[in-house]
Amino acid sequence: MCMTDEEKFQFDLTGFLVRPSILTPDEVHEIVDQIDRINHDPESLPPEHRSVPGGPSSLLIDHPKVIEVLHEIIGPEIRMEGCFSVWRSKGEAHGGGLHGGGPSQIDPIFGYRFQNGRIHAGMVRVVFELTDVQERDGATHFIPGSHKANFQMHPDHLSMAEGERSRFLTGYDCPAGSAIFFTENLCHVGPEWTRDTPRVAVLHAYAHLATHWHRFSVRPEVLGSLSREKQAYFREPWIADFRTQPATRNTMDHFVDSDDPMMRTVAGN
Ligand SMILES: O=C(O)CCC(=O)C(=O)O
Ligand SMILES: [Fe+2]
Repeated sequence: MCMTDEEKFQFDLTGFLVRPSILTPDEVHEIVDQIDRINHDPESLPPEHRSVPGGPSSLLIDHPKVIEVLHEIIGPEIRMEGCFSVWRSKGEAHGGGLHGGGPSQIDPIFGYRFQNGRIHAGMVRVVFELTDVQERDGATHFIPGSHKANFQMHPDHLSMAEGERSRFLTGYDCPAGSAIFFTENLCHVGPEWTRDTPRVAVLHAYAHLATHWHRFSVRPEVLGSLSREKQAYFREPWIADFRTQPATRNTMDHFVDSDDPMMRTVAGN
């Protein structure tokens, strides 16, 4: 466990955390090239590299600097819920505006709690920024602390119109290859991108092993190309099988050593 006390303090206080430069320039370059081809020349890639988390981007699934944080803020047994890549040109946005935050927590499955001396976050997103980002560029922005807000988000703090933005709205500066963690219950937005060069990023969602929120969408050819250790992040969402004695725990090690199935692949496959 290498998340520092200061990082835990930051994540608990604000609902997000930036870990700068966890990827090497070569790793960044390879993944940017893959996302460029996915968007502009998919035929130049083998089928199992044509979407994330396949190919070069598969190193993000279980990057140690990410997993050590997730173990601290979700728990020791986690799954990867889903992922997508972004090639966002000037003027494009994630859409939907500021969302999340407040007591209703979108759904209790996203709940943020602190109990028994540790953080229990529900779904956690990890944004891998693959270009240098300045706050003004328009990468993901947050209303810090809103993951623990006791009132619903006030409409005065939900506008993204120029001059009407909440004074609490906060982004980040970071070098290419950084990871940004945030609890899905934090009020956040993927605003309009303002820079001439595109935002290239990969967004993952992780959750506790017992839950599954997103309908599974990893392509079968992508899943099939991953090592069993990486496939383990997509194992079925269950904790224990009580038909055996002792009960079988659905740990990473159990999955890797067994022939247990992965999560069913995309509907229809
Ligand atoms: O595009 C972004 O920066 C944020 C995306 C987002 O809101 C999400 O994936 O939940
Ligand atoms: Fe979101």
